[in-house]
Amino acid sequence: NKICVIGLGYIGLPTASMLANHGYYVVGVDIDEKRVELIKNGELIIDEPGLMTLVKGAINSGNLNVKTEPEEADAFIICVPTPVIHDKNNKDNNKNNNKDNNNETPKCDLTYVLSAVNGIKPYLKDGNLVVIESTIPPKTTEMIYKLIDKNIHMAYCPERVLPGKILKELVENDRIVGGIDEESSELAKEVYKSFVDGDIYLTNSTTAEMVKLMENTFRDVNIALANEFAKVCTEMKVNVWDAINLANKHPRVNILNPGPGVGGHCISIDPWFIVEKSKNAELIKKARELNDNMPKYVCNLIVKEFKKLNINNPKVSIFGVTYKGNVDDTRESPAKKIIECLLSNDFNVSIYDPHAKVFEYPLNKLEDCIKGSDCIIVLTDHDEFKNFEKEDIYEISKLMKHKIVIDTKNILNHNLWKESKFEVKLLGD
Ligand code: SAJ
Repeated sequence: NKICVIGLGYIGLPTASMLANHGYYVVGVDIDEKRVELIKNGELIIDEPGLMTLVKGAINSGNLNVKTEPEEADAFIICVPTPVIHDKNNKDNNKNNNKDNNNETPKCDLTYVLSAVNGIKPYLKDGNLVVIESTIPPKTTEMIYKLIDKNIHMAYCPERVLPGKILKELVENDRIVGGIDEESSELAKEVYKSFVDGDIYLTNSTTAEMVKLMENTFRDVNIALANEFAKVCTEMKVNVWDAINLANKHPRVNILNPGPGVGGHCISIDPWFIVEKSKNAELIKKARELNDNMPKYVCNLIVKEFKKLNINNPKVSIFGVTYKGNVDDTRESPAKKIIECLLSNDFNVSIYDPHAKVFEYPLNKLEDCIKGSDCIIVLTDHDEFKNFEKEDIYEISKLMKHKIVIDTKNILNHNLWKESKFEVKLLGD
């Protein structure tokens, strides 16, 4: 049994390696020649625990071959990105939404999916199975099935793994398989059963597409609620973290954590795919906008704070620019928007992030970042920040001009920072 996996990113590479380690002969395909070469040489391209060991094992076993062109196979799995495009001319979409928003509604960019489909089309034979894992708007699988127009089986099987825990979740999570007919669902289930320990549920393709979008939207809307609570609590002079902690003592309440915004290439994007398709998606749209506005809100708070302190042209040190803790991914990171806003307010900004490798602004060593700084602003919940010890904080404090720290994620050991004479401020206090 031979499987061709298209797209060797966060999802395709681990999935291809898993399948190769579970009895399939797998051809992994990526259009990026450099990426293919790096994978072949066993070099780390994604900072995900355990991934490269898995990949190297699969390649050394001879069951995984990576290249830039697809070839004939029994099954094809498409794992390419679906970003959003901001389409100003999409009148249909704009009609569906409130006029008070600017006149552009983000929508799903299917370019990579469609070009993957076109890429495999010449190799498709009767009875082959095509699976899409990329996040897509409802009814897209049906649309693509019609487009392929061949006697094949097809299913949508969304990925559900959490970056940072991909290998564990790939095996342990339950999966949803939505076939365009029952036989397609059964065939796709057979493939995933080889490495998934969780349950595999069968449904139709449009339901599976909705399920994926609903999962990430659930999280986005709940984070928006936590963020709104943070704003209201600030107004009421209530510490939102204490209030959430106490509210969560209720057996049926589980409020998430406020923060500087929602980043990454999933939760900050996927809810738009529902908004794009339905004028009923009012709460979803509002929540998305609320989360998107958090960086601006946080930046304004910082600017106001410095006006109050009467510090002109402040130098601030940003701790953490990845979209969340302990990953290296800076896509859609709220930190980027906050930095842009601070720069436009004449702040001097330096950045420290022990995980990030590429970012739009220069990354510094810890000492260089804090030298002469007026304030540390924590934007990401990296373990390194949580685990600062008394001595580390004392060393940091010696290099700073003013000892202020703003903890937007509420992760620092505040007592230790106060012991080193830091003034500690929180988001939502
Ligand atoms: N965040 C908060 N407050 C919270 C939780 C998260 O502000 O209480 C922020 C994070 O800092 C980050 C963003 O939200 O900026 C998203 O982080 P996340 O950890 O919630 O999710 P992702 O984007 O890393 O992964 C999600 C997961 N989806 C769900 O948990 C429903 C994952 O299972 C999906 O596979 C993934 O999206 C995906 O690829 O769709």
